[in-house]
Amino acid sequence: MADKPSFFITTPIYYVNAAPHLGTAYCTMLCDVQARYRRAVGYDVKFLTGMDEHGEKVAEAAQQHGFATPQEWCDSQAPLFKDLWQKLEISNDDFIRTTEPRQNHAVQYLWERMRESGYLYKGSYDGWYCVPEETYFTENQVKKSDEERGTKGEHLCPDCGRPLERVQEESYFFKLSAFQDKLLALYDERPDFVQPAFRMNEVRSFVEGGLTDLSVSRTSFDWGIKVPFDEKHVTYVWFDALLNYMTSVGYGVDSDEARAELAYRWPAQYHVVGKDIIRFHCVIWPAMLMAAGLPITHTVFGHGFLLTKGEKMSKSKGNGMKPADLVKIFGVDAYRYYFMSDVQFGHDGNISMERMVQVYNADLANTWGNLCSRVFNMTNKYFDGKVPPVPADAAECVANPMLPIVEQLYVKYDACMSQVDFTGAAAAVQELAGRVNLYVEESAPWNLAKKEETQGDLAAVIYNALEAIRIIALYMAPFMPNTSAEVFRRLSLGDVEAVTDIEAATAWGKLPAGNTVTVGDPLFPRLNMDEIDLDAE
Ligand code: ME8
Repeated sequence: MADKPSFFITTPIYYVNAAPHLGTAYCTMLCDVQARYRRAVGYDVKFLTGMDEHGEKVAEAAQQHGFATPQEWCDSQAPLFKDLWQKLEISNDDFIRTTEPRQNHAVQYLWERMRESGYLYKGSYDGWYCVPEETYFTENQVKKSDEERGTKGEHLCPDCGRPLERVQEESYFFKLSAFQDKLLALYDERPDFVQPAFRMNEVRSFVEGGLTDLSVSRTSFDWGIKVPFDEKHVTYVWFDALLNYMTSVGYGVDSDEARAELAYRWPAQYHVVGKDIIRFHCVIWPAMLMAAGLPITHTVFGHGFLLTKGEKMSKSKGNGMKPADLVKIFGVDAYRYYFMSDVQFGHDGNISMERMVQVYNADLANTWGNLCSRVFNMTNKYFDGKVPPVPADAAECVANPMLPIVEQLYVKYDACMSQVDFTGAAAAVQELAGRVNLYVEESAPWNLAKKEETQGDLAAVIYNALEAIRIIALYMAPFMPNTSAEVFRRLSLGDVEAVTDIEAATAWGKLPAGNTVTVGDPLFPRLNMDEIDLDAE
């Protein structure tokens, strides 16, 4: 804990029913870029991700894979998630697994608070359950959707279309229906609670349509957290999973330290989730928090789906490219850059190898990478690999067209980043990179180098280009941390990740003259679509 403001950001915790894929990596990367940006503007960030290990879906996956217990299956999968996040430079501060004792403790603590709240009652559930979605559906919802689809009597999931399971069992219920007005009031008071704004309309109309009480315990299977006062019941997986966010910041722990952490970290600033689980986060979760007398998260950001050839990619369908394959072809930074800059946040995004190569070549090989190569090379050639000092009179002879762009860039970038508009932020930085490339073209240092009287101008041009590179590296760091760190190394500058005031750090003129500049290998060698071997091991 620090004297800085807290910024607590979370990914969904992923079901352990298969290895992580591009969709889950996308959501985790979104949070990582946001976490890195928030650190760079001075927040004390806590970034949480993890695994959702309970429920029927995970128990079934364990069985299908021939594991003796779901726990062994989850233990075998945890390294896949952790390794991939490391490979993708994900800077999470915590990794929670819902089978950890801390989660068991927090969930059981919540059950007691729910019992005291009066929003819990015992009854019996008779309806439908979708295991892949871990969601209940009433007879009416199923009937309506079957009729709409023309599949009367088949009992398919209204959301994903897969066969439903009939559930008839004793269950504890959470009085979700009691929260309809309170939720609508929350949406009115806090229009930013759900972002992008169009997702708020979906949530609101869902709640306006009426809420039914939620079955929050199961007796027909046992892979879950036991209800502390009635041990034949286990917690419904979502009632368990949603609480992970609070477990991670000390909920239910009886110590001064934990209480202080909870007060500092909660409510979270952002839950970033896919559009399919918006309802859980914007209806059930705030209602649970209200029932327990706890503050509600500031904002739930709902992102769209990644589609390949128009179809949603998913673990269960097993379609699509694997994150590790893309890292092999493009490198981690370019992989991150493509997904963050080319998929407009909030909307579904069609991804393809062709488009990835196109973005890579245009933005990274030809613009950002090329700029570094040519300017570092010229520094080497004309100034013995040292940042040249700019003679006092040279600034007047060489106009600096980058300056007005740089002066406005922070405000533009900051506005985009804080709205999770990474496409806009990346485009603003690319505009500067493009301008520097053009500036080098226009001012033709190779001609200035030929004459004695233009040596001062030459120094100014090289200095300006190097300084712009330093600034671009700072702004690109949340997207491409390795490349920015490498550019900083080549400019003999310190740790780019240590920056906590990016506005001050990107003010013009901070690059010290005399620093050694190393040319190094090309940062992004051009790629040719025809030479990419998708099946290479
Ligand atoms: O829902 N494109 O876990 P999950 C983009 N355990 N995002 C995608 C995607 C795609 N093609 N496919 C999946 C769960 N996702 C729960 C969360 S949180 C308390 C519990 C996203 O592993 C999906 O939208 O099924 C969701 O946000 C996330 O991956 C986790 O999916």
